Amino acid sequence: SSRLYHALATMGHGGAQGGSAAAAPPVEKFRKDYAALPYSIDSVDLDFNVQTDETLVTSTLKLTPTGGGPLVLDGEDLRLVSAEVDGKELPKDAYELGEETFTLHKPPSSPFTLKTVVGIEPAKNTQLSGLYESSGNLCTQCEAEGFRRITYFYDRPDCMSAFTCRVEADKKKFPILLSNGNEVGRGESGDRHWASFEDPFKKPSYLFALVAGDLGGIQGKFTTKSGRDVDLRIWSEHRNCDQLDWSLESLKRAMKWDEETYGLEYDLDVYHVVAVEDFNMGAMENKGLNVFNTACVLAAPQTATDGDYDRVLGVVAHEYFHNWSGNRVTCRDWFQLTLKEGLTVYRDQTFTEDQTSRAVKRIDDVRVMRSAQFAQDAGPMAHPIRPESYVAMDNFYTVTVYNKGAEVIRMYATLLGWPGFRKGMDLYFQRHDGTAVTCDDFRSAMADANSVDLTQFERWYTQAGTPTVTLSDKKIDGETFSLTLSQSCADTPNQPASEKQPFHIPVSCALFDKKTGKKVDEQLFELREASQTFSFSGTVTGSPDDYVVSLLRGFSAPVTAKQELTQDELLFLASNDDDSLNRWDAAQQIYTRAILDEFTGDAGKGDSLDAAVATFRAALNDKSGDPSLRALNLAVPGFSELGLKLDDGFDPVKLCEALSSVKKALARACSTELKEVYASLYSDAPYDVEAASVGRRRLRNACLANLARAGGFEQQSVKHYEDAQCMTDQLAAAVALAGEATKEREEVLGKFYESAGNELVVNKWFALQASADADDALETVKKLVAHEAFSRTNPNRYRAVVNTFAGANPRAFHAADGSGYAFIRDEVIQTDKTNNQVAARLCGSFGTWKKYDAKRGGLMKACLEEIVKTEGLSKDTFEIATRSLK
Ligand code: 0A1
Ligand code: ZN
Repeated sequence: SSRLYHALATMGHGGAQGGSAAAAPPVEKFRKDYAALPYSIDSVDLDFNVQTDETLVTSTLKLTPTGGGPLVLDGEDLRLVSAEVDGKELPKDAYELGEETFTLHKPPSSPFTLKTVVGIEPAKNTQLSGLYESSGNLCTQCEAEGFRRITYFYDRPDCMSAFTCRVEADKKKFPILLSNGNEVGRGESGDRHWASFEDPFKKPSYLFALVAGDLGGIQGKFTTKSGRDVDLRIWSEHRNCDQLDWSLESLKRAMKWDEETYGLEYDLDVYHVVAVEDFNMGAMENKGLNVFNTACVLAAPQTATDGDYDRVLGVVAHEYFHNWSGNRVTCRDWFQLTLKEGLTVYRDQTFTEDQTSRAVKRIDDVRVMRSAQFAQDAGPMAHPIRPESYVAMDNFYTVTVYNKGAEVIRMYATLLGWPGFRKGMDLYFQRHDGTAVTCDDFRSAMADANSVDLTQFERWYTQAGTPTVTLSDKKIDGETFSLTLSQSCADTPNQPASEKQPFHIPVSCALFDKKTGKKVDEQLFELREASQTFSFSGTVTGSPDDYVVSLLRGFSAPVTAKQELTQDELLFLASNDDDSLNRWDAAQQIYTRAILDEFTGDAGKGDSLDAAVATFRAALNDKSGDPSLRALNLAVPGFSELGLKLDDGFDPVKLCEALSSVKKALARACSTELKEVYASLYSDAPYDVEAASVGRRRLRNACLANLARAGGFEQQSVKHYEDAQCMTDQLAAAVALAGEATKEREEVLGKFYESAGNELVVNKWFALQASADADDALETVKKLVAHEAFSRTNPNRYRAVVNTFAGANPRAFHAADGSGYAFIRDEVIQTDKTNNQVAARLCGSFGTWKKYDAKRGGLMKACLEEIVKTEGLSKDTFEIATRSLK
């Protein structure tokens, strides 16, 4: 469909009216407009007849009027073949087809059956939403609004129905047929075969799934705590079947953990996980039939890094946990997305903390918050974890809804304690099992189960932006240490700071005695007002300056914590704090000072670089420390996080230069220690993913990266590559070489490509070049886009090059001549024609334009304007571009 959104962009959404079916205006939907449906769809029977080009979908809906009036179903890109009500073909004037709707003008006033037959063309579906083809196999993706691309339906999560499904296809081409629930029939005739399925649980359309293809797989078994055997099946294309063991193991661990931690048991006899090569996101929790991006399932030592293993563990668990937090209890409308996503991310994070290292996992998660989420909260796309409006729902699968949403859930647990939180969870499932509910229902369950008032806590759902919590007025009265905490929150779109109300913030604090290094006391302060004074218990003497406060321990709230600390106090915390997160944070603050001093030209005046070197050296020399934590303490904050500390109007390339100059200085100052630690961590033991081995590799590879940065380490990097027994080490070597145009780089990159064991390794090869901090980065990326293995239709491959360049190569993306911007602008425009979701996300790269100097900001803004006026632009990209321009 061709849509002229550019005209609307200048009018604003309110001005868009009366669009014809051919040029439908992008409609903004509002949370406040929620209305219950006028019909329930009690059951759905689907029949898929898979033909060569077209698949015929026959849908039989049993409807009951609950309000009456016209029946308006969603439908998109469907070829209607026939429609009948209660067995009678509908006359043409009984219904109307809109661009995205099917309207039955006068439905019967008592329960009735609507049967429609539509044709769809999965091979032409490049959006990867609805039924589509991937490597010759068929699969579905229905969240958020993809089911309407399969048949006419109330494609919204509060319409819950009993599903049955029959699939018929060519036996040779599609030997495996799967859908949700239990297989209840199977048969064949001639070249064709069929299977039918029944899902005993009512579900919304977004959880529907179908898979048909030539797949192989592995099988396992899990016996639930009440003694039921569950058949576990992990499927993929035949060539990848040797990389499925870890996901099966991850699934079993997740099933066990959910029983032990929340008492939650699986509820069907079979659980399928299917890996597909082409997928827009990570994975999808369809009832009993998860569909996964290969990047989140496949893992083998030769092809996957330790990080990949962790991702597989986390995502497999995430999708499994959705069976309760998402499927058994789902969302009333898409504004409530964080109800299932924030909660499920919190569940998968704590699962991984339990399975690996709590301290390391927490720091990894806090890094995502501070770089990606804080940046979103500070930019034009800032939204509360429960957004108030959207044009394209797919744009709201964000780090705010997911990760900040998880932090909000974590705050309930912090405020209520684990037993109280668990009581709240039990009540939530008890009250709402089998229904579609809201974030308010979740909050009420937490409050009621614990008899506490969580009214003020709602502000975490209504107000966007990252609050700042500032510590001031440290005092000693008698023998009591007191302090003042105050909070504020900056302007966000449609929410001026002056109108924001104080949040209910759990602020975990501890008090340390500088002389002894000992902890005096630890408290959870509940900050509810704009400013409040709190006291520690435990006796103190002397002056407040004899003590140091460890503020926001464990990142107890998604806020920016501020207090004035001297360099010595930071160094004290970096070595004495017993909270590993805050020890790491103190080191981060020391690095930040050094980088920002370098940026502003204050370097040399102060001792900030000396303190940074001391911190870096201490991490290297901390021989008894956890190697993963030592590696984390060697890593300085990244571009995005540092940018948030600068006033608007800064030069991004200058920031990149300051960052890399400090990184180089640290590596050069400590090159002796780096070499020593690097050498001491060599091992030829067989590969395993135990925390000790992962930590060893993480630290050793951090040393390698630093030695490469210090210079003159090319030969050793090549040797590191040659000696590598696993992908983690191979990739680290290739990355270490990627920044400089040397013959060693060419040699290793050539070998890396030739020996790539699967498509995911080829993606790494693309990504490591696209992110390389090299002078020839854009030139390289342009070559990669022309490479025979590049693809515009495979999101993983595409993003490995293009999104990586825009998001992970700030020096090249922000090149002063605008060449990086122009490249990304053209990619957004071109890719929007085939995959709206991928293009819209890429378009988000321009969202930071107001932060930079006038020249850069102007160039980026011009790109957005160019994108907005593109003819036929998708509503996804339109929404991101217009919000960014405001
Ligand atoms: N619910 C999935 C994420 C997901 C969302 C949208 C998708 O297609 C547009 C696909 C997957 C999860 O949280 O894992
Ligand atoms: Zn999820």
